[in-house]
Amino acid sequence: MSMKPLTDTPAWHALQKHHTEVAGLHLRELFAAEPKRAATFSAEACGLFLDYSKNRITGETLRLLLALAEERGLRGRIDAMFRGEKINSTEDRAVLHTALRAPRTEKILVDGQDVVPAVHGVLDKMAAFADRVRSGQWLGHTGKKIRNVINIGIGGSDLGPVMAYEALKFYSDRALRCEFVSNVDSDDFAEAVHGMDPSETLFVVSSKTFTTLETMTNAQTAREWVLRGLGGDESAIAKHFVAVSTNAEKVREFGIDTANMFGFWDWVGGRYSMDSAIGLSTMVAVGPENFRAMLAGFREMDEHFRAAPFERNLPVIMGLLAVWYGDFFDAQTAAVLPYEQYLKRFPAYLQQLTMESNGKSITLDGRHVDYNTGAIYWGEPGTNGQHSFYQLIHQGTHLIPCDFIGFAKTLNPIGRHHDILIANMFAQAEALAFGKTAEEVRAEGTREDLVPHRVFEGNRPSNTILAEIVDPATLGKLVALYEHSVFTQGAVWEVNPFDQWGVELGKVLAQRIIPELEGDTALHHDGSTNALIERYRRMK
Ligand code: G6Q
Repeated sequence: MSMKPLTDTPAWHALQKHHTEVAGLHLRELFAAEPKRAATFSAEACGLFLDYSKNRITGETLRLLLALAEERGLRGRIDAMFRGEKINSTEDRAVLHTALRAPRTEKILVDGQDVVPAVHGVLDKMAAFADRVRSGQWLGHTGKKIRNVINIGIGGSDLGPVMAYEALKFYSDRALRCEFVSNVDSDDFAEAVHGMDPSETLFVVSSKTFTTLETMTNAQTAREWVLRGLGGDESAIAKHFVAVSTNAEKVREFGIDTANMFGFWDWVGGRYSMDSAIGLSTMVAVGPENFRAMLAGFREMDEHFRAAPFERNLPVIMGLLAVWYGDFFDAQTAAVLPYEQYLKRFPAYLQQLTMESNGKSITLDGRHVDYNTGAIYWGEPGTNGQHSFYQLIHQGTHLIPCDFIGFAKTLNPIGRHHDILIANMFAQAEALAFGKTAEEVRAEGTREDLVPHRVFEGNRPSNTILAEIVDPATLGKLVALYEHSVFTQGAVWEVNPFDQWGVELGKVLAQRIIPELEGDTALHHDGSTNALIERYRRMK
């Protein structure tokens, strides 16, 4: 498929011209000119309310961005994804994380085969397994109940499960201790199993390929740890290891009974897999019912994305705003600021989702882009960030669009905490948008030489996403919201958000150096790398 280069399109040119007209406008002016702005620039779907009025846009901006989406064929691309077309063209794969949350009644064909029955087959198998572990029916090698569940996986096989576990901890079975080992650094494994009894520990080895160096190294170490703790009897492995993978052969080779393997498919990308069998540890922690509620939340947002007109479509609006800042204001980063402690790993999860997906510079038809693609995403839960990096957002030289995420209710109502928390969120968004003028600073009696230091220019844009409470369905909706926002951006930029050649490269790079650190063979790297390896050999 060949499209006109993005920067040559009428919609792009119109946006460029429009940008020169509105870039200088201050949110103070925009709100003064349009008192009903908050109502105009907000949308609600699936129980999520999005206020995007504190963005540097006018009605015309939105109209032009929507025209851009139309011109880039977003509608057709959405349909192609949901239909199971092989839109991951560089890997010749369908992209069907949406099939993972489709109801049993739906039919989705990949290469002529309906994938929905298989999806539900795995979900049912996961549920039966999770119930056995949770009820204490699944026993370890020595007949003890499982008290510890350790997910071993990395990247997409870790970040989703750990984020979801933290987000839904309130709903988890507190009798189970859940840990996540991802890094090949032995500290990670050692600390996760610290004080644990192998006879009560179950490892979930999560790896799509079952070849990833970090995961295989950790799984091997776990295997030795279990065998050491249980008297070396190999038959213990079947009781203490299950696998989540697409690679049955490798799972068998490792010694895990494929009866205890939970499968998924090549059309589920790693960073889009937390609702596949990769979510097994999540399901064990929170139970099948909560897991299914999460899937239903994902599904609701999928339906909204697929069916809602773009001007009311939350992921489309958020995706287009990201394009607006990244490409027209040259914003390099975007902050995600959940005012909810349970979402503490959400920014880390989003970093992979956004940056691995749209961190690309080659278009689908092989051209180098001449515009910015995916921004750098980062963030911390509020209010902690306020006492550290918010300074730069308020008064630094970089424009950093922010997503504030808050909830009307808390799962732990204690005293005034929640009102104080949410007051902070509203206050930050307000201060970022409207700032504080020199006159206002002076009126507070500030010494003249300090006035410039205490002025807040404002005009810092933000979205505010408000939902009712953290629950499994809401988590699903939130994740799907960002998945589809990422998709929208990728469609405009005409990149493939579903490959990750940079990650693949990382998987092979270290292989050459590992034996060099373990032996004393001649080195043929650059001078710096050679010297570092030599020094390491001397120091280790
Ligand atoms: C995700 C990436 C990457 C992947 C990990 C783990 O989209 O492809 O983060 O998830 O490299 O891969 P395995 O699941 O194959 O071990």
